[in-house]
This record gives sequence, structure tokens and C-alpha cells, in this order.
Amino acid sequence: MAQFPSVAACAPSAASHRMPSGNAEVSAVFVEIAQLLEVQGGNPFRIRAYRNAARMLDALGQDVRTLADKPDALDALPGIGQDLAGKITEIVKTGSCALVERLRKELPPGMAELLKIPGLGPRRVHALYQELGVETPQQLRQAAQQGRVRSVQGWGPISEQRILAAITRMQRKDRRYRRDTLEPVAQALLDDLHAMPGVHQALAVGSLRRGSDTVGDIDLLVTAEKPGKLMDRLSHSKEVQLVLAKGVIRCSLLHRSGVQIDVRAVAPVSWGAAALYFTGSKAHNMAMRRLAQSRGLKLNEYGLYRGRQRIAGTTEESVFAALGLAFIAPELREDRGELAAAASAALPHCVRLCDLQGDLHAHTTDSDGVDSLEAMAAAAQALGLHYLAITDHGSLLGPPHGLDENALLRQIDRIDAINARGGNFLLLKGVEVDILEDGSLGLPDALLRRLDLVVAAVHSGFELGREQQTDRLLRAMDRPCFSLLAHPLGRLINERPPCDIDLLRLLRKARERGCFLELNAQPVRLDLSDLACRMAKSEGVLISINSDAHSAAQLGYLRWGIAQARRGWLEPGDLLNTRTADALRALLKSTM
Ligand code: DGT
Ligand code: CA
Ligand code: CA
Repeated sequence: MAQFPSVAACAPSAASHRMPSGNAEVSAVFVEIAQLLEVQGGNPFRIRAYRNAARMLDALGQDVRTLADKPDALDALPGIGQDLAGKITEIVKTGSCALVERLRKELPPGMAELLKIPGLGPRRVHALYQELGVETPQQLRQAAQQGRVRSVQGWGPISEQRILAAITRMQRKDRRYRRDTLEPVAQALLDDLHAMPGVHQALAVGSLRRGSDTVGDIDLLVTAEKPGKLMDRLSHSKEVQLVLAKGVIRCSLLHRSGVQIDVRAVAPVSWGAAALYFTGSKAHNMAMRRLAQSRGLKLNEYGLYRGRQRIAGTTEESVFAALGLAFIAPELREDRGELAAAASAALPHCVRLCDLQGDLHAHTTDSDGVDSLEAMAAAAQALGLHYLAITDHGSLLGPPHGLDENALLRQIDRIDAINARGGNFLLLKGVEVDILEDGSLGLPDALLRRLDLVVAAVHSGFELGREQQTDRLLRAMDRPCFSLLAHPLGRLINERPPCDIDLLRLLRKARERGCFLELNAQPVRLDLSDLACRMAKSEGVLISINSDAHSAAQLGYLRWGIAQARRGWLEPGDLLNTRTADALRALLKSTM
């Protein structure tokens, strides 16, 4: 039988105080029974009896488990008659009771989901069912969109809008967005804010500022002379679909794209403390607060305090300094050792875009790119890069799978001719070759040897088991020509999960073999992850941040890779493509 989540699981936790755990379990079942009876339109006295019993158990200092099987003792508890005493014993012994099981089965499965929607209690669920036949969140959403909910007793147009927003939020709660899709939205909002009179500072905070590859919502922090007015103006923006909550110093909005925007206004003296707090992460904030406490100080979003005196908080720097810490870059604020590092001058000097000397993975019109080899070279040069590896797909099958032997040889000649013209920009001759399922490569070694580098990647068989997938890659690394493993885990954000790979074994092999791993900067990939980058660093394997550009414009993707690398604590020395062309060529030569 299909199991739907129990209603108790979403009831507000009555069990948050220090009560004996047996009581919490019984109380939760009683609350669920009361809710289920209410949804069914059951006898109000019976419903109240269950609620009262649940409340009594929560407050009872004695563990109900010690009373089970003692009907007299149970009977003596306030509000507990024979019937409830029997249920308590049943729940203590079995963890459940026949009544709740039966009620759950009688309830259409979607109704349990309905009860999870904030603002929807059992009585309203019952009324919606009676009057509109609504049994699921989907049906409720549809009814609200059609304006039918407002006609139900106790509802109106505003509560109808609210419930629609609540459903949208609930259904999107676990949704995470690619950072590149939200950054322009945040930037447009910041531009609007900066243009508003009386706004002095505005900053995107939260995971967006920390450079996370995926982002749950947009968090904005502002200082404004009249914050209340600002919140009004923002909520009337044509970009805003719905106002979820609005106060004088904060508001939550639903952008027309569906993403939530949280805006918070603070006083200028609290700017730094608030920027710290709302940039997060939560774990980092907690570690900072613990550190402050250990020094007899208090840290919150308003400032750093000794007693009632604010000793820092106008800037982030002031807070870090007062705690004896160096400034911690937002990308590092994950409670992954950054506080200890900041206290002992051991923070990484995270790589910056300007540290990159070149890009080792790019496509042209010779395979599936949209710009010519020459255009790609010119664009890379315009970005200030000193080298670019041309790595079109190569395959013995020829087009559309990739360049065959002849096409690749022709491309090699063209690149040699361009390089022969001199100048201080270098085109590297490469190929992106398939790693086949047995770990061999899709082109013969004799051909690969003619190149400067071989970028190898998995393009099929993503679902192989851990052992087989790892062995496949280890075998590929054993091939005589293997420079770089491209998009190592194969994940596509929100589209394809990462392959199951023993990354540690892979890194140790790469180290022993002297080959490299890519951090693919395509915003849909960002593969390796931040933690994987850090693992590579500690294993001593150099990483190449590559755009995998399929057009000249996509060379700009490098910046997404930089953010990910920074989150992985990578410094210029941990990267392959921060080297000069000469140093790079020497490193690549040993892979071929
Ligand atoms: P997200 O939105 O899931 O990608 O991640 P964040 O980190 O942006 O999280 P969000 O939007 O819930 O909150 C923004 C920041 O506000 C978060 O990074 C830290 C701070 N914050 C929010 N709630 C709490 C909390 O309960 N405790 C602490 N210490 N900080 C919080
Ligand atoms: Ca957020
Ligand atoms: Ca938020």
C-alpha cells in the first residue's frame, strides 16, 4: 500500500520541551488523531479530548511508559478515561494504534499533503473538501487560480492569494536554482535599489554572495533612510508577482520567475554585522557566535557587543578584527575550518580571475562550437588570456560525433600556421576524446601523440556502478596520452546526478600518473564540486579551470569556475592554467 507522510510529522512539534520521549510519541499520535477526525468533520468533543490529552502528556513530568499496563494510574491522569488509557498503552507498546492507522487509510492521500500547507488547518481542509471536493494541493492550487476558494466559508480573495503563494513556496521549497540564472535577477533588483532615493548601500547576501553553485533564494541587504517606504516601493515593482510578507524593515517577495526574494533593511552602524549574518552560512554564523561567546562577547546581526556596548559591526572587517580574525572571503564562510585559519594567518589566497593565464577546453565550428577557431583565439586574447587549447570532439566515427583522423590533422596544420605567425598568444592543439566503457579512448594513440594535450571525458555510461565507473577512469588514466579528465563527475545541475566514483582513488591515481583534473566552469556543470576541489588540493593534484566554451561568449564562463575554485580553497599554485605557457607546456608534455 502506498504510504503517505503521516500528519503528525507535520504537526507543529509539541515535543520541543524537555519531556520524556514516550510522552512525545503518544502525544504526537493523539494530535494526529485529532487532526484526522477534524478533517472528517468528526465529533468536536471527541476531537477536543484527544487534543487535551496530548497537551496534558506534553506537560506531564512523568514518563508515561512507566505507567503503561497500569490502568488505574493512567485513569488517574487528568482527562484520561478508560478508552484513552487503553490507547496510551497500545501506543507505548506498538508505537501506533489501530485508530490512527484506520483514520489514515480512510483519508485520501493528498489530504495529508494539504495539512502541510502553512495556514491550512484540519477544519479548513474539511471545508475545502466538502464544498469544492479538493483533496490534493494540486486541486487546491487550481481552485485558487480559478478564484473558487474565496467563495468557501471563512475564505476571501486575500486568504486565497496567500494560500496560492504558500502552495507555490511549498512546492518550490526544495528547489535550488543555478547561480547564473539568479544573478541577473539579483543584479537588476540591486540596480533598482541603488536608483531609489535614500538608499545608501545594497548588497546581495546569502548563498549568492558565498558563490554557491546552487542558490535557494535571493537575499538582499540595504541601508535606507526610510526603509518602510522602500519596502512599499519594492513590493509594487512590476517584477514582483506576490508579496509574501511585508514589514517596516523586511519583506519577502515572490519574483515573477517564481524565486523568493528576502529583503532586509538595517541601520548603517549595523551594516557589517548584518552583512555577516545574512551572508551566512548558518554554520559559519554559529561558529562566529561561539567564538565571540568564548571571549565574553555577543555577536548578532546588529553588532558585536561587550555587555551593552557595541564594540564593532559597522563593517565586516571591524567584526573580524575585534575577534582577532583576518577577513574571511564570503566563499569560505561554510564552517569548514576558516575560523581557525583566519586566527592563525593560514587562510588561502583564493584564486582570482586575473590569475588565469589560459583555458584548456574549448570548441569551434569544426565540431559543435558556433565560432571559428580564429574567432575563439581572438576572444581569448581579448579576455587577457595567453593561451587557449582547441579541444573539439574527436571520434573515429567522424561527424556528427566529432573530428575524424583527417579532420583533426587538418586542424593541427591550421593551428601550427596560426602559431607560426608569432605574437604572444599560443593556441594549443588538443582534442576532447571519449572515455569508452572499457576505459580505452575513442582515438588511437598514434594520432593523440601529435597533440599538445588530450582532454578525456565520459559521455555515456554515466550510470555504471561505483567499482566499474572508478576502474573505467583509472584504466583511462593509464593510457599513454591522457592529460586532463574533463567534467570528472558528469553531473548537470538539476538534470543529471554525479556519477558514482571513488574520487580519492581517482585523485591518487592522477597524482601518481602526473595528469590533471578539470573544474568545468559551465554553470550547468561546475564539476568538480567545491569539496572535491579541496580534496584535489590536499592530494596534490593540479586542477584546470576550463570554460568548455562552445562560443566566444562562453569563454566568460571562467568566472563561474573561479567562484567554485575559491569555495574549494584553491590558490593560484593549485591550478594548472595559472602557469605561464612555457611551464604549462612542460607539465602537459609529461602526460603525453
Ligand atoms: P540558500 O538560500 O538555501 O541557498 O542558502 P542561504 O545561506 O542563502 O540561506 P537563507 O536564505 O535561508 O538565509 C540567508 C542567511 O541568513 C544564512 O546564510 C544565514 C542567515 N540565517 C538565516 N537563518 C538563520 C538562523 O536561523 N541562524 C543563523 N545563525 N543564521 C541564519
Ligand atoms: Ca538564500
Ligand atoms: Ca532567504
